[in-house]
Amino acid sequence: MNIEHKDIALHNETLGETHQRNLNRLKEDWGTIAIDQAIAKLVAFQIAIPSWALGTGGTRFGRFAISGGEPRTLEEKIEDVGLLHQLNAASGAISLHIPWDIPTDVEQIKKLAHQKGLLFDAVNSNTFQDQPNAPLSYKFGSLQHVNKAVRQQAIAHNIEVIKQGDGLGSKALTVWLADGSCFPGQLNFRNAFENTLDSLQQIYSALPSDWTLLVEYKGFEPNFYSTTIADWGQSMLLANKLGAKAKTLVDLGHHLPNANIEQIVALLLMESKLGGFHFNDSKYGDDDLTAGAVKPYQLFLIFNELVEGMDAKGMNHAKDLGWMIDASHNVKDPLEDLLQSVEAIMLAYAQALMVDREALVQAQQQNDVAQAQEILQHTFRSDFRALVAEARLRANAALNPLQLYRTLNCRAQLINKRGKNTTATGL
Ligand SMILES: [Mn+2]
Repeated sequence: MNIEHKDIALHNETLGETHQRNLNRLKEDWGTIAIDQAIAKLVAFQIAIPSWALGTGGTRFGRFAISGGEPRTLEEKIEDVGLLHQLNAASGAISLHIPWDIPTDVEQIKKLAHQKGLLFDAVNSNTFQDQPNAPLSYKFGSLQHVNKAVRQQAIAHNIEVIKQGDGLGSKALTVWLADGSCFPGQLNFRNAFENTLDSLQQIYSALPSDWTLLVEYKGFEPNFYSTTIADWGQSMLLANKLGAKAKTLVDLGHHLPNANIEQIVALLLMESKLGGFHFNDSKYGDDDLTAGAVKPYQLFLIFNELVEGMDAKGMNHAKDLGWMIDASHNVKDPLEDLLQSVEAIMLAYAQALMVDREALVQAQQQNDVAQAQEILQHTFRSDFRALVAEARLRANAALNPLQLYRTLNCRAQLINKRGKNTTATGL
């Protein structure tokens, strides 16, 4: 569906007075120049939406459909991301999963995405499930497999994904492997690593020159004894051996409990080996909850390191790393959930932009621990929602995207058009 400009304008007019008051207060407290600089960065910042998050996600126990209107085709997935982007002007890219999202007509898909103002973010391969008609099974791994023929099948799939992505204008391949073992003794760790490296080298050599290979890691699940790319050290080891185009991808939910993700991010940036990000939140493990739903302070601390680390390298915040949501939801309208995730990410980014870096460096140099904490928490506890809303307003989007989504009955309209019993491909 398409939202009419007049609906956005009316919504913004209704909320305009309160918004202006909040924004003016921020300008008084933090200075007009600092606020305007942050707004410009927020306008440029885009977070890719994964195609598999547009329908209801499953758990390993079941999948409960939402009230309906899930996208049935790749075209409808692009329309849904276009709708999000109209509402928040911060979801200007879509990340596809092959083979769930193979386009039948590439030119048509590109045209549609262009109309909606969307780019194609990283493409994702899938060797964690057996595909229909595939001769060999990934039950005991893919790129790590003891059988060379299985590895070859998985390599060929990844090269096919690169081809699909290249046709659409993607610039990165994300590889996440379910490879590992469930029981002690099941595999030789060194052989599994070396097989994985050899397989990734073959995929790497098929990358176009301006592409990035993003190596994602995950501590556990679906294998519960060992994971072959389990943590950032193993991912960076592979990325270093592969070459400059290979980088580590950090998925917030893929760490063991209480890992200091902000420290990981800082060191990966230092080594120029951080390539991209998958946002989600969790209480226990890889829960794939809405970004910022459980641990917004952690999200802020991560962004604080991202901004500091990118600025230290002179990087472009919006363009030099891949930003993507990777979540799956079972109890919310997926589009509402994605609007909430994007909002939480933008807010954490806004907070990080507003940290008084000079004062923080000074506190660190003087070992003034209490002051360092005060600086971070003062910023975190200040309300920058009007800053993020102003960025949307300047980009012709809605001051409150979720509220407008509900006012316009977007889900009901989607159900009307697509029907009640639709299921999106994906998890
Ligand atoms: Mn991920």
